[in-house]
Amino acid sequence: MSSVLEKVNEPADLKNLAKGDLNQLSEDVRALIIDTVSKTGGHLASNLGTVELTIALLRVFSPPADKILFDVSHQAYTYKILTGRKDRFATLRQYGGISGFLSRKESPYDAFGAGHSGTALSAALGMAAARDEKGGHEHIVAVVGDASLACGVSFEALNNVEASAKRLIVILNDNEMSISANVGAVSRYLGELLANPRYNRWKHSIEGVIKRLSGQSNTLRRIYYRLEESIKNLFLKSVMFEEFGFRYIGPIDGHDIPRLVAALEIARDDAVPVLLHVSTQKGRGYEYAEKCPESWHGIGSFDIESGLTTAPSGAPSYSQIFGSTLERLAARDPSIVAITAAMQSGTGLSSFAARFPTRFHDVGISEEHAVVFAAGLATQGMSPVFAVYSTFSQRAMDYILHDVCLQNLPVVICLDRAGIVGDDGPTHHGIFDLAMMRSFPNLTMMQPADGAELANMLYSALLWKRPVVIRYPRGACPGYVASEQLEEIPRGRAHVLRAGWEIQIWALGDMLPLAIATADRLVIKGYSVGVVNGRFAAPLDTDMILFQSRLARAFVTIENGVASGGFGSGIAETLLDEGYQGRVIRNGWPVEFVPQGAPSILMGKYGLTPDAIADRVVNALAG
Ligand SMILES: Cc1ncc(C[n+]2csc(CCOP(=O)(O)OP(=O)(O)O)c2C)c(N)n1
Repeated sequence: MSSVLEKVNEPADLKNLAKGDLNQLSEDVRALIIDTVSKTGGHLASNLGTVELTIALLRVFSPPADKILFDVSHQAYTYKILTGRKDRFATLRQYGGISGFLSRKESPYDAFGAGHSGTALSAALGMAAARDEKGGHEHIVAVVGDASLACGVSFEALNNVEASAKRLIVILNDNEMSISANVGAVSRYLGELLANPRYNRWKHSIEGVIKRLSGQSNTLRRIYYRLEESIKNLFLKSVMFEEFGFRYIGPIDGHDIPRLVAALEIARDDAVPVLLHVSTQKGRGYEYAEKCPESWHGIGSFDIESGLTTAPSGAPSYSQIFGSTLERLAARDPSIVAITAAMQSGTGLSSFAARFPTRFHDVGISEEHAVVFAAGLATQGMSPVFAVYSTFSQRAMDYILHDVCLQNLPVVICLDRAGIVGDDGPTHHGIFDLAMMRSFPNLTMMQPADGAELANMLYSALLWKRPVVIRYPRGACPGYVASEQLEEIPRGRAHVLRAGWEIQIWALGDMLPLAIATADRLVIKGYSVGVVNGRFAAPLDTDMILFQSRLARAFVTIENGVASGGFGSGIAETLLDEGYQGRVIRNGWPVEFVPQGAPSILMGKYGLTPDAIADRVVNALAG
């Protein structure tokens, strides 16, 4: 670690640095981020873009008294490093280590936790309203990306600024990217603000004059920003943010620390809400990430020199199998339309997007809109398929219930990353969808045990013309071979993998290998054990459950979701309603926020291993 970062542990240390040291500090921080992420994986491109901005923020503001919020908080590594977590940074995203996102539990500097987009403005407004009510004087600063600004919830907050806050500072961190290229009218509008050549030429020359005249005089700078505000309206028609009650400053270069500090000081001293528009570059300072920020947004471990991944790769992922199957089906059926909420490549839809551009819709980070948009398409005879990570679908629950299920519309929702996801931790684990949606009327919910079954389920869901959710985990499908002929899965029918009578193990999807290994342990102990691929969480195969219940002494359920309210609870309810006298042993994640960590570590810690489950079953039968 080079000398300047060595001198900084807390924001107060940064304030004591000579101005000339700040650029070196940004180099040091950048090197630490690249080095660490090359080993741990993480969000690289977004974090490399905010190094200078964060240094400037910590030069001007004083957290934890001042509150600095980062939307999503996948760009807050510099903030973590400079707020007392430098020495633990090597544990980033590891079990027991520091989180890849901000977390109120982790540090008093983390004013608000996040992981999902669009929440910073609302939370900051709430904090500002509380401050004003209590007569406080602290500054509230929200850093929001250009794509997150277009979230529905961000707009709900914007709509409320005038009514809710006297003072608030919003930093619009505009890198013109979401994970992929940003989309939509807000993005186009911001592009116009960044690119207006006449305005920028004017701004550039006036700034030059001010710099020469003023040295570092705040008074002249203040006059300049006031003048800029009036003149920019001549060039830019109107600035949207001013209609929402902000004083708009910018756009300014988000990698120029002195300019950032100067603008932040103006914003800090203003008595009204201020929006500072900052132009940054995703991946800044690491050649490979600068060239292809999309693939360097979130990455596994890599070799710094070559930029090549060192994470193991091989079998196709569930996402890839979903994408290629949908493409195959869409080639035969022109009614099929694919929708993503800003997760094109993550959900495996890039090839579909290139092949069927008019039938592919990236609606931006707006899961709620995506669902209702799909519902609208379905009313007109289209067959919409919305691919979304399980955790982000949580936003859209009411729309799935009210707009899709209630009207019984043929919308297929594919929940990628369902189950535990690993290093991204509790904001990203997709373990609640089963419990949330299992009781939605009209909804079929299923999970494939492997890639071939995923392809068949997608095919079936599109045949059925009704609301369907298919969930599948993060990760690979070893041994997958695309089959020539897709087959319809009988709706609501489970599949017996192993016959047995005394203990019946029902598992969903990726938990089947665990079910089989558990069965092996129990067979060695002398039990007769059946294993069932449950396939459906709704409707459950009640006929088979009740048939087996005549002889079984115990039902064991295993799911990659919370153990309360989901698949196992459904089986338990079915048995209870029929007066079943045996034992039901549900296995899944507890109703807790499961921490980050490799899935294998987490499964061990939470008793999701063959030995632990077999022991529970044996004890239950003995008791
Ligand atoms: C509700 C929700 N949907 C999707 C995501 C996945 N996601 C993480 S970062 C990101 C892009 C954010 O873009 P922007 O706000 O412009 O920040 P940048 O990454 O460009 O710094 C997306 C789509 C998320 N975190 N939350």
